[in-house]
Amino acid sequence: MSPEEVWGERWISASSSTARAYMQVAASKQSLVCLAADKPTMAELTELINAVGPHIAALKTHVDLVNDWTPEAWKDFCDRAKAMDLLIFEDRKFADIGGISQHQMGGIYAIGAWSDLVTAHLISGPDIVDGLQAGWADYGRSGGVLLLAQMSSRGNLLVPTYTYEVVRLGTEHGGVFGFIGNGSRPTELSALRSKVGSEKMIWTPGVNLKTGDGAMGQRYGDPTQAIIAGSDCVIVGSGIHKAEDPAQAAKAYAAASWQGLLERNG
Ligand code: 5BU
Repeated sequence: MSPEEVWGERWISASSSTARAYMQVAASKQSLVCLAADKPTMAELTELINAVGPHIAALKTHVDLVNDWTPEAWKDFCDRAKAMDLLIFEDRKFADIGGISQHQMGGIYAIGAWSDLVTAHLISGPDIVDGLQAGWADYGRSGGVLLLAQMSSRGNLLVPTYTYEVVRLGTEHGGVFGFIGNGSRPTELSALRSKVGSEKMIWTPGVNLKTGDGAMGQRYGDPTQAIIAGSDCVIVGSGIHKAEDPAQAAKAYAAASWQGLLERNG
């Protein structure tokens, strides 16, 4: 199926070339899964991506939790992801003023040099998005910001009035790729989608085939239900990387997410 056939309105209304690139890869791999690659060593990260790369459409990282990080090993890892057509999404959750966020895209990790997407809170105001864009520009690159409109964790403080202000400000900004929504609660997600409209992406953590409560306040919802409720990408960590057979698990999440997109019908 062509991306337009399967994504319908979202494909037609997307203004971002990165969003279209994602939708194209997702359609060709029949997977709306972003792997949360939360492994502490470069060897484990490499082994994981080699195993699951064909079944995922994007890669989410936490660069600052890797114990043996080196610029060279990270470059190899990113090159591997690129060869598998994966967007690289650093879940850094920036929150500072614009100018500092720009410089935080640099530093030893040089996030602006290799990330295609980053997460940010909008708590400090909309200039953070310009700061992050300037951070990519410092490396002669561009990228997209995913604003945290909701979170998956229990007791979080992103109340609906805050969520909708984030959506109001974020939908107007060309540097905003989309929003993070709560994958564990389909009703919250449908409400978010109706505010966001069809142009921007909603990506959702808090997804597991085994629904219910996770460790330390994490909550999990079902991948198919999250997509039907309006998510465009399910972010899955332990459901894949803690499975006995990560490749098989990634395949199962891919199938569940794809089924959701077909049921949603664009
Ligand atoms: P899990 O193992 O599937 O629970 O991993 C979830 C990942 O998504 C992990 O990397 C978190 O940092 C990330 N996450 C989340 O769980 N909830 C949120 O609201 C946001 C990110 Br934003």
